[in-house]
Amino acid sequence: MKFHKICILGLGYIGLPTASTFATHGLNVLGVDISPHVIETLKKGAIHIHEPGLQRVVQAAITSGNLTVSHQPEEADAFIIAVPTPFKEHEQGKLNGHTYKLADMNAVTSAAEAIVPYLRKGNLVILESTSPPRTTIDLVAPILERSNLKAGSDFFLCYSPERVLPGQIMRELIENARVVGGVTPESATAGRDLYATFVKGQIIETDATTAEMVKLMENTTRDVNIAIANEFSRLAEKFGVDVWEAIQLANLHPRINILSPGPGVGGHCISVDPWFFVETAPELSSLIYHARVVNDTQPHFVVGKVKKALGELKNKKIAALGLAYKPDVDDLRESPASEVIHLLQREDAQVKAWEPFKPNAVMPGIQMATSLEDAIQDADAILLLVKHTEFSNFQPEEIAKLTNTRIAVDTVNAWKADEWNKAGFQLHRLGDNKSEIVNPKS
Ligand code: SAJ
Repeated sequence: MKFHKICILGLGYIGLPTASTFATHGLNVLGVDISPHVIETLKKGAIHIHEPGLQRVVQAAITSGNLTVSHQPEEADAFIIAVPTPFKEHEQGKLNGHTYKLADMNAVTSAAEAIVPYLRKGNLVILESTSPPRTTIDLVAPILERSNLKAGSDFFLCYSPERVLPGQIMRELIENARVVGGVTPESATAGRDLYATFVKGQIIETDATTAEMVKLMENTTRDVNIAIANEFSRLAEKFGVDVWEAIQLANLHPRINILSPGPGVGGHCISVDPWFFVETAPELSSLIYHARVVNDTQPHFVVGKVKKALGELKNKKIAALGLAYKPDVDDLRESPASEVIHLLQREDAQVKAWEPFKPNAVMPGIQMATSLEDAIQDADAILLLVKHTEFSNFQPEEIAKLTNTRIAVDTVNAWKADEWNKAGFQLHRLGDNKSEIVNPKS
């Protein structure tokens, strides 16, 4: 199938890279977003999100005339839906005394509805938003069929998950393997033809529900693996072991690859997607549910660790380093660091947060420092929450000159106990009850 004009609904972390990449590969692309701010920003040639390399591609796409933006769709050969699928804020599911989160599919529903008036025979529609299994068939197809066209025979319909890693999106979009699931084999082939415009990785055709499940299985597997690492960090502390050392040793086994514990799991994918299984089959998702609970309660474990380090939390000044959801990105969404800060504040600690990737961020209820010095100078403890490279590179002797405190808590294994002890600090490491007992000379 040949494509000249495509329409992409949702210009966020996935939609905008996808739209601009199609445009720089010669297609005529209309990017659609309901946010006036997003449309105005793009019209000025700027971008509203931070992703390495994105600005350059968007600028090239807009300058060439191949990418235009609007708040509503137009007729096109293909439509891609790349809108968010967050949680419902005020509703939860319940089974056997357990509560679980529910997907808010409003944005997908609205995007599909917005396509209906423009859908023509022979068009292709692709859903990319991460969604509960069967969404393409049970939710999207019936909406699109309000056009009086039948999915699979009058128009092609696919689910194709994005699998790109924030921070590496522009490269992974092109190089990663792409799974394209069609409601019919012909739909999958049409989807393949479209992605072949720029995808260099393998493109694999399957059915729509398999493609949906593949995406959820990937992120759920990662979540469960991080949960076991987090649980090991708790067990190691109980047994007087350094979990980081133990993981390194266990990973010498050729078939073992334990991930890294930390303050919890954040972002808009791994902490969200496993719930889509729990929501659609709670009676079959016990392991997935409990892994989510372990990761969601890890911030509480970190707070217990800080409390032990300080004796008590009331009125203690804590410098929290890092607010992003993972290292070396500026994305603060669903960040375990901010959860830790809120929990500390609930215990009456006074927290000042420093995020070098977003120094001017405004986070509800969180006091932001204006610089590293501002965060740590009169702190009672330094709490490291994100393994940003610049934090890992700290020289403890230099840090000692900027603060009076000699208590540091490292939740991400960035700092070496002997180096920090030498500079006079008591270093408390998550998952390590072995080295933290070493007290520095006072
Ligand atoms: N984390 C740990 N320990 C680890 C690894 C990660 O605590 O060993 C934490 C991170 O700090 C972060 C969270 O997990 O808070 C998630 O980070 P991540 O780097 O594992 O994943 P994301 O959310 O940035 O991107 C994931 C990717 N999926 C997989 O690796 C299976 C990406 O390929 C997906 O496209 C993306 O989700 C998505 O959009 O679904």
